[in-house]
Amino acid sequence: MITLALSKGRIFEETTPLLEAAGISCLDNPETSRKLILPTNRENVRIIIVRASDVPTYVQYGAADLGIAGRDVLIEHGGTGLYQPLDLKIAKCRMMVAVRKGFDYDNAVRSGARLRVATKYIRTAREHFASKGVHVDLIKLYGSMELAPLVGLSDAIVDLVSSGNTLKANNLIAVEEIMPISSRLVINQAALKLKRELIQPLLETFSKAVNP
Ligand code: PRT
Ligand code: MG
Repeated sequence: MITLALSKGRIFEETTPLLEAAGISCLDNPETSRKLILPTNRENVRIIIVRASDVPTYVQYGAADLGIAGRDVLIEHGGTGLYQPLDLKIAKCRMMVAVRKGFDYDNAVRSGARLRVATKYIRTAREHFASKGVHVDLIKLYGSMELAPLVGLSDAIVDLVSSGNTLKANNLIAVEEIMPISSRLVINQAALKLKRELIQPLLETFSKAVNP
């Protein structure tokens, strides 16, 4: 039996065609079902539904053999115990620095002012500003980062942007790209050895589907 950890929403939706390429279809819809363990048409493959940021943890400890997680999530997790063989090029977006319209970010950086930055992505933000030599006070949030500059909690945010509509709706502008983000296949290192005959064909099919 192999267990694949996915989050519902965009990752589940964008993974479905890859699973179908491997002849795997999920027998329940995670958006409507309350089940957390979903059977598939293959009796030796099951899917578990977890929070996006918990996927690496399930795979690290071997509670799932494989999982799919964003680069953002993998950086914050640290990647311990995970083999990351394949960029699936799904759930793409960009990690950006954004500020309130009218806030002179370049000037703040140039003048050496200490910046207050609110984010869910503490490690990514710390490394980014350290590499620029910018002093920041990081404020950890768990969501709705876009609100922070509007109510004076922070000068800037570090967040994911895809269409840009959320920034626009909140009078914010992106001022710097930190990195492009997509989701990767992660595999438990022990499972890869012990269940190679089940995992290897899946890895090859995914690989061909992504890079035809
Ligand atoms: O929602 P939840 O708190 O459970 O967890 P999550 O937000 O981590 O999960 P989910 O399913 O929303 O995202 C899973 C993965 O999708 C992330 O880890 C990213 O790698 C990837 N991804 C791709 C995104 C986006 N695009 C994205 N746009 N994750 C989040 N967003 C959010 C962003 O944080 C911002 O609030 O969407 C908003 C901006 O979208 P636009 O289109 O308005 O720019
Ligand atoms: Mg979300």
